Amino acid sequence: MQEKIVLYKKVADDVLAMLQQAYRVVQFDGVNAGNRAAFMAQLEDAVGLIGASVKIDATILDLAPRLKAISSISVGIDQFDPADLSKRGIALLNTPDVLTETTADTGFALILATARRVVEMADYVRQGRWTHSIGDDCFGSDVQGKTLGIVGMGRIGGAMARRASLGFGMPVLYSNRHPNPAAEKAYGARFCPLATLLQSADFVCITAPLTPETHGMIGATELAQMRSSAILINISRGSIIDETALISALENGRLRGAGLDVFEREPLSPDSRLLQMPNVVALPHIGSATHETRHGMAVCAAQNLLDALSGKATRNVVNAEVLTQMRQFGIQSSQPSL
Ligand code: 8YV
Repeated sequence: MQEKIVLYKKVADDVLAMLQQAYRVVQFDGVNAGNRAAFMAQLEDAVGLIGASVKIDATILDLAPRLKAISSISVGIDQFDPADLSKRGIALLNTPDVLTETTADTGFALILATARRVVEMADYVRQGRWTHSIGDDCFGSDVQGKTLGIVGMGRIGGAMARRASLGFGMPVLYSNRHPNPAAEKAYGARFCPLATLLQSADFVCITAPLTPETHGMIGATELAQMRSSAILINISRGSIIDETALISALENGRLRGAGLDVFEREPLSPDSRLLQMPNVVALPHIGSATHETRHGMAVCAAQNLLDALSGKATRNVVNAEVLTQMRQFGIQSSQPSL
């Protein structure tokens, strides 16, 4: 009898086939109020778990005593408690690299859309309001040559810096846990305290991972430090920004605009005041959402799980100490960086 894997996200047939070569796979198309009990019931004899966008907390883990590895189809690992997983001897794996460029494209789409008012102007045409040559009430502001402040210079931050510096001639400032000499050399990025970045940047882009340290990192104080002409972009996790403080800053004209792919609560309520502001571009968490990249992420996560369960994982392991405990060597730890 083959051992069991629980898959809690819809994946392409070739990805399912990869897993089915060695395991019995029980598949759920997401976990919701309707199927949560059925999902929980499948965990008792599962050795592997693979999926995304579901909080895997202690209540769930308590139901899964045989679990050896969890493979997240995401780079972000904020749905997990790695320390608790390590205590339980469960390896956690994620999918960095494969989504870096696509997510940076989303970041730049938001920069351009907000600065040049792309969504607002497209609506203007669609609504039949383009009846004469446009005036300065339709003007936006330049992106090229402006200063980009990147909060979190990991992989995605680096990909944003490359686009900004080499493509748009933008000076780049960044704040991060540590300096990133490679980004400084390649893109002239300048390491500075968060306050300096906020005071100087025309665009502030959040690419740091959500951790207890970054939760609420951009609050009323930080928003007040930004220029009133600046635009805030978030392609990481909503909870890094205090959304109530952001709404108030935007409503009071203390910020020029915001481009947001992520929110404190997702899906964003249609009643959110953010959606009443023309200077806000809100996207439904599409950072990595292209056919190519989502498929690449699923393949990567499936391979990660197979490798971990067969004791061969050498990359994308978040809590490498677990595999060390399992007497595996040569593990490349995947730190919480986007
Ligand atoms: C996905 C993401 O939207 O990888 C991440 O951390 O936020 C996104 O790529 C999400 O994980 C659902 O698959």
